[in-house]
Amino acid sequence: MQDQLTGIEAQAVAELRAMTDVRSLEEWRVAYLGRSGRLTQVLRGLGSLPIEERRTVGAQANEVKRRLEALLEEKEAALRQTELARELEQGRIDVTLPGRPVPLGRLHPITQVVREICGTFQQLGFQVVEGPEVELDYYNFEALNIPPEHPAREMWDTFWIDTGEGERNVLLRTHTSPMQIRVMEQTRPPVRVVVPGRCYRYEATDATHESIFYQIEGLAVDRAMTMADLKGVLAEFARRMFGQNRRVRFRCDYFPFVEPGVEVSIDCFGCNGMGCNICRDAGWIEIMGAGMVHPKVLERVNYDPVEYTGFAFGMGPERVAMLRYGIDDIRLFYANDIRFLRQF
Ligand code: 2U9
Repeated sequence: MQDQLTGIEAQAVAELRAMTDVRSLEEWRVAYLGRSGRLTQVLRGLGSLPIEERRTVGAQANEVKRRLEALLEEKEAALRQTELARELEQGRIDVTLPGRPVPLGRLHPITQVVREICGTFQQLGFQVVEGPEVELDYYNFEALNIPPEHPAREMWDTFWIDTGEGERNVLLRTHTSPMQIRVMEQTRPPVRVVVPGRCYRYEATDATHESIFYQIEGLAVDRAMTMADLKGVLAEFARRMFGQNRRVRFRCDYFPFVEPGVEVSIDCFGCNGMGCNICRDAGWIEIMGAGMVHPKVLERVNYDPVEYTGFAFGMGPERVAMLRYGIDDIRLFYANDIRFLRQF
């Protein structure tokens, strides 16, 4: 039996030495040290030996078991070490390579233009405020001197909200002007605000019209405010936005909430008024509407129109962006074509 043990050990050691991967170690362990492994079988047979022999052989078998277990542990550590070294060698990372560039996002061109316009008016002393896009008829029309059935309503094609009461009372604002009413209701003059925001009109889209678009409107109310203040502010705005030499031109226009109302143009920044394709040879470019706040609008918010006067203006940032970048179709801004948008 002692010879048998020596034989098993020699064979086990030889097999273990020859092994090259961690997975076959487990098979080896089961074959020799497992519950029905060869060594275990020898130990089981001890019972049939006379007591003296049982002691010596038992001690020897336990020695063999201990040595094999120790060898197994050693071999496993050695194999894992070689495998790790091989993996590190194969999957080597060059930490000196430049990193992959992280794609940088940017602001939508209209957001950029809105911020630039608002920032310019902030420099001129205006505060920027925003209002709700879902409005009441009162703020969108009535308070702005546009009563129901008035022909002026036809200037605005409106999305009405069905409130379930069968009345036309709630709507998507057609301009940002309702917010100026809200501001005046809440504060006493002097008032100087610009209101940027999204507006909605129920109309067919084409190269110059979108049913969802932005507006920036301004309002200033104080004692002795005149058309000269309006012109001074807008001329300074035009110079800061479109170049130091810009001039502004006012021509008569009509909006129910101002009197008098004007259409505002700047001399063309492409040709300094000489005529080019930007201004279609006119020398002038219309950029906004404006006027003196209608006394009826002031009365509505309990401002005394004798004590206070004010000016207001409104423009479309999409139009400003189109002029600046030479874009001929407003729909490009909202088509979500990344090739277009990443140019700005
Ligand atoms: C209040 C009183 C007066 C705002 C004004 C315009 C003239 C104007 C449009 C031009 C093209 C906007 O982008 S557009 O659609 N706006 O021409 N807006 S005066 O007047 C106001 C507003 C609010 C309480």
